[in-house]
Amino acid sequence: MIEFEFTDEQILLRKAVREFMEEELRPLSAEIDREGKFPESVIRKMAIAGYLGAPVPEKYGGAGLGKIGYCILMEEIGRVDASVGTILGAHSSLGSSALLYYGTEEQKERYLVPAAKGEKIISFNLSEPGAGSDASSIQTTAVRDGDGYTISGSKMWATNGKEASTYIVFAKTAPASEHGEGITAFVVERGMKGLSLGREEEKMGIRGSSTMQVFYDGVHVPEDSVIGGEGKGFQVAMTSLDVGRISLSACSLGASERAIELAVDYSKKRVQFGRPISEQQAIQFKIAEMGMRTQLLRYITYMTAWKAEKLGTDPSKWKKEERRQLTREAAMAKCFGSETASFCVDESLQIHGGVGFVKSSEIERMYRDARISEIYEGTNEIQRMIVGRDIIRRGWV
Ligand code: COS
Repeated sequence: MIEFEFTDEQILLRKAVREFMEEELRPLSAEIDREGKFPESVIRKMAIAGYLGAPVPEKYGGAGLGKIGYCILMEEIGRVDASVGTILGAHSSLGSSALLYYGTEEQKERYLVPAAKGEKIISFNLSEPGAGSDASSIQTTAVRDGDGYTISGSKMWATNGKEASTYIVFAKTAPASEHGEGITAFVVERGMKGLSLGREEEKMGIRGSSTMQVFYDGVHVPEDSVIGGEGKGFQVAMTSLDVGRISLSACSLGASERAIELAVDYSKKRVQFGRPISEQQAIQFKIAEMGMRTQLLRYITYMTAWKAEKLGTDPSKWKKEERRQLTREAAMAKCFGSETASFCVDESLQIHGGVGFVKSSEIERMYRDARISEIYEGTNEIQRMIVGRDIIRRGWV
């Protein structure tokens, strides 16, 4: 039997989040983009509403909304402002997941609880100047040193790098193989000696989220900073990315829906050749295509979120096949989601004509914001590689 509908609580959650985002975030979105400014006041209000710990269980200070509730939140944010989706994604999907799935009880108390309450922001530091798609080729090292480790290296593209109090960083504790053995995850706190920030990137989109270089210049961390055990860092990173890719898909879903909404509104108002352009088949076909892809995106997003929820948050209990299926479907959702959002904002902009190309239009910002989703949390080429390799290896399951 397949039964798939949102619970009453989830419907209420969507309503509450939509109201919040429309009232608190939408009025600021253009300014956040123009100024390239971290939306501190909104993030603070989101923390009070429990949104910074949405998928984290209540016992760790979260809202306990599960994966589906979290995707509802991300979808509603995606309708309004992708910068905030990016901030939350790096904090909650990547950072908090690393701690929730692999942290010790003590680490959860110390780092996850304040993150879930929104008292501390997390930055997830995996990528480096020479290691992006090939995540196992990182050069940052962590050398055993007395009662802990000394971390040295530099990280790039660190979302929330500027605002974070907690950094999840990946480093080699042994020569890393191409499959990531030898990589270890650590939790590092702002203020530790040797941790510093470099350049902040000036970006074409998601301008409200900071993207930083982070330097680890001999940062000494105690032994209990290791997340998931020495040499297990690659799994920690990959699991966090699997979880992140599902919520990114939800954010893309929200953007796609908003792009349709804007296209429909505009096409009903814009009169050419004596009637609204919505009555032209050329426009109807565009809206149909946007609608079909977005509906499919809705299915894959929530289906994958539901599967991830069923798997639970203790990877030691997962069967290998289950893990691989999740990885495959999360990659599909991320790839299809980001391309659907790019398609929808592009078509919506086309329907708007010149009006969509000027700075004052919402679709212009959405067009710039959408592009990164085909690149970050693993390029779509990497997602296709993950999907293709897995289907060839395990068949169509
Ligand atoms: N979850 C848990 N463990 C995983 C995993 C996952 N999703 N993916 C891989 N692993 C572990 C497994 O132990 C795996 O071995 P098995 O499949 O036999 O269990 C092992 O790592 C090797 O995996 P794989 O063979 O897929 O490694 P590759 O180096 O060939 O490929 C890719 C790894 C390319 C998939 C990985 O480097 C990647 O996702 N790159 C993109 C990085 C990224 O998203 N960067 C964005 C940074 S954050 S904005």
